[in-house]
Amino acid sequence: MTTSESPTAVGSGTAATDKFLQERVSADTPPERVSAIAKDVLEALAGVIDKHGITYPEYRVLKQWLIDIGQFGEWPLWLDVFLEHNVEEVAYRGQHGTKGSIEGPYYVADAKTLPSKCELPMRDNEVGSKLVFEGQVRDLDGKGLGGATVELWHADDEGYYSHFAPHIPDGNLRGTIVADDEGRFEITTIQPAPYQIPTDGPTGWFIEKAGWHPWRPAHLHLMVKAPGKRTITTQLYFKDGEWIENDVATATKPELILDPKPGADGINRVTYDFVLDPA
Ligand code: MBD
Ligand code: FE
Repeated sequence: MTTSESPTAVGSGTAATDKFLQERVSADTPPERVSAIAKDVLEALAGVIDKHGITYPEYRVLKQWLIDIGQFGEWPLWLDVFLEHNVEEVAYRGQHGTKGSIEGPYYVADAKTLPSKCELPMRDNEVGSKLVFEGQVRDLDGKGLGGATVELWHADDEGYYSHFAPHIPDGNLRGTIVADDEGRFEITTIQPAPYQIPTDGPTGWFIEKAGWHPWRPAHLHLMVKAPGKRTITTQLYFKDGEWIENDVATATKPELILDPKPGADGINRVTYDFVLDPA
């Protein structure tokens, strides 16, 4: 491994922005709703300026920082860390299946297709303790869902994601697992490390200036799909993991915590079943 290209805030930010710009986005929001939302946003900001007596220097620093966030490509990062959990909560309303969590900035579509029992693509010398993650995708009545897919992506043992850190090969620790006829899967991977928001970019500066910490607990990202069912995007965390009680992205839920235990072979194993609502 070379050490010539180490991850930087501007590098991962730019990669996340470029990835996002490849998506086609639209929302069908009618003008009356745009107006009502915009009015409330501006009113909320006016209230903050008034309440805190915001000064001209503070206003100029804000303007500079907003420009910096754009220039570092960190809008996906900042928005997903600080606002996406609120949007996710609204989106989940009325669902009965497995709890959702935020997608975050580092999902990449079309990860390699893998069979129901598989190992995630990883480097020959991939660092980290092995983890076997197994389970079943079911409907609300408990019926296993053949045709389900489990997309899994996560950070490596240093907290970095492939496609967003230059030293990791594309596709590393990412896969689209096709569950068997009963919706079952058994995936071998490695234990990810906690994720630290880059401290050398404007999201990190903002966190530092506020005296907060830049950490997310170790997590697995998942997108689970089945024909006729509502796709669920979620994350799974690890019992007693560092930062689990104070995730900077406010995206943990008690229902989303794994407790892996060593099996007879000494390798950590854990079972987690996904329940999908009708589409
Ligand atoms: C992550 O890995 C993540 O999951 C989120 C939500 C934000 C930043 C980095
Ligand atoms: Fe993540």
